[in-house]
Amino acid sequence: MFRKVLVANRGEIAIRVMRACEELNVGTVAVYSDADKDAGHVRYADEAYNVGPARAADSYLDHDAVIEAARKADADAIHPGYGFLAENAEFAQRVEQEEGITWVGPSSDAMESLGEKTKARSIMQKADVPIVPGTTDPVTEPEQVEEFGEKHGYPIAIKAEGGGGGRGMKVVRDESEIEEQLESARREGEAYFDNDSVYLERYLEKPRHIEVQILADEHDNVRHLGERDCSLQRRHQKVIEEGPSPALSDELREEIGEAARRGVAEAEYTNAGTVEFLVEDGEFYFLEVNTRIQVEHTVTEELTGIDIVKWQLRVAAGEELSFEQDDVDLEGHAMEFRINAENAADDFAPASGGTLTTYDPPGGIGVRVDDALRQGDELVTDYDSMIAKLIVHASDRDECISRSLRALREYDIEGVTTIISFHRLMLTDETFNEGTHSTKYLDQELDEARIENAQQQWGTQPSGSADEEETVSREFTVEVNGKRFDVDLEEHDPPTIATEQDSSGGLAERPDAAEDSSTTTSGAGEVIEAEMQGTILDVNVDEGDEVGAGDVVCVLEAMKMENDIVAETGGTVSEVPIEAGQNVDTGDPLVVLE
Ligand code: MV4
Repeated sequence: MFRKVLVANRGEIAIRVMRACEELNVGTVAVYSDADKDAGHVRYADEAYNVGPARAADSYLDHDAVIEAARKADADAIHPGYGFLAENAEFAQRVEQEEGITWVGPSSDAMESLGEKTKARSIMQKADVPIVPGTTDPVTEPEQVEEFGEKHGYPIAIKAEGGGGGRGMKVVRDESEIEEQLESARREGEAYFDNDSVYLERYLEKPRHIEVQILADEHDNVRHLGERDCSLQRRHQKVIEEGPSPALSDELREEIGEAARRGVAEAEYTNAGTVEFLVEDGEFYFLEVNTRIQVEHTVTEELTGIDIVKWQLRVAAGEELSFEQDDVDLEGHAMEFRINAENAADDFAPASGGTLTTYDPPGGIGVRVDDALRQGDELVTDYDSMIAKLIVHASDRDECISRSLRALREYDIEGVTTIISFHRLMLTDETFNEGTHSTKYLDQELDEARIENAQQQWGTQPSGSADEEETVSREFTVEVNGKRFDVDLEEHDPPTIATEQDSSGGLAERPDAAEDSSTTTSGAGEVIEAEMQGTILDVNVDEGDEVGAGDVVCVLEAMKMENDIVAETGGTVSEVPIEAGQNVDTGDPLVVLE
């Protein structure tokens, strides 16, 4: 077993991995960006190393910086968590080539082959895993799509080979749409995944999203740990995950689990992974493989009692799985609720900041909370909006729902708005209670007015008011050779510290963070800036266009959501320094108005 593991991640998953290390008596190393200098995962680790500024590309995603931190710490393994570098085959290969440091995850080769969707489909076909009727080779010409339509019918899904998650799929409902959608899919594939290859599938109108957890060691042992139903999604963002699926019969459950094992064995995959399927009308079809630990792995852990992350570490250290497939036993029902700092009544807009003036998680029988927060923490909004995961386990689905409602009622958070009220609405929703929701339910069927009402009834608003005594605690952290020393300084009613040069050259009072606008006026007009790091999905204006206040000038994809960026005031577009597919960071100019 390893001596010391560097966790190349942040937030709840970083602590979750460190907890597995603690139980294995393995040392823990955290990495952190400037934005995370006071973060929970840094507090939890035995030692911590700064890897760069807030911008993820210059810190958590910086291969050299992460490797250098592992060297400084003398770590003998790197666990990537999920997101960031978790599915970066190039980084995995870099770690594989580093003397004395082991990558905790699948081989870079397996990651590479399963990351290309057509290759993954071919592997699954060889393993006799049902795939959605479609092509396993890329298509380039409209005639190929027409021919497919004549043979298989419509609708057709045109998918980017490098795609995944919510990106890179166009739906063609009849022949007249082929040319435009094929071109659009290829263009987006090139822009997002640097790969314009696309392939075809029959489009399933209302599938369920079922995924099977896999553990495979380096001695040809492959086990599945049952399935998770992730059908409750909003704009491709999972909201509630559960297991076992209310939509699977025992027979289908057995079939889908064994299919996942065959597919993973054929791919010579090792460590933890998830095989995703679409299920419709009693049939299941391979969708893709996630070559990492997933956010919702906790559902499976609660159902099986198996610590998946500890097995990731053991398998990476060369150990054999100590249990047979027949030893895997799913008990009861479990659900996971992502506690996101978002306002569900405002199109799930992520919080732009705030202090957790109250943070009091639930407890009691069957309740697990994975988080990295404590009361008084400042919210870090540079990366994603998830601040915790609530996982609930009970004897059956009905008890799981009532226990989840109890836990959500207990979850006391003030200072930031969360989607707890939305989860409580879902748990009282008839369709969700029946377990008959498809992947389209939230996007196409849920009445949004119900979300507003739930928020009114159960929601929390950011607290804190101007007339409260201002007490500012400043924490200075000094890091010496990975050891950290905190200096706390408490100031009461501190003088407003001016931090920006104003036009007269003096120090102007900086507006309160909560009042910061996303635009700064440059005297003559308005510079609309990115409020968060993300990728430009669409640009809706050109130089010379007239825009009014509230017009959407572009769409920014961030935190797996599509965010409309609007002009706060009207004007004429004088500059558009962005294009579709471009990555932008917090503060980057998007559109300039005269
Ligand atoms: C599909 C599909 C229906 N038919 N493929 C969405 C993202 C990507 N992972 C694949 N996705 C889908 N592929 C065929 N042939 C429907 C979806 C889909 C979806 C899949 C799983 C979970 C949520 C979803 C939301 C919208 C569409």
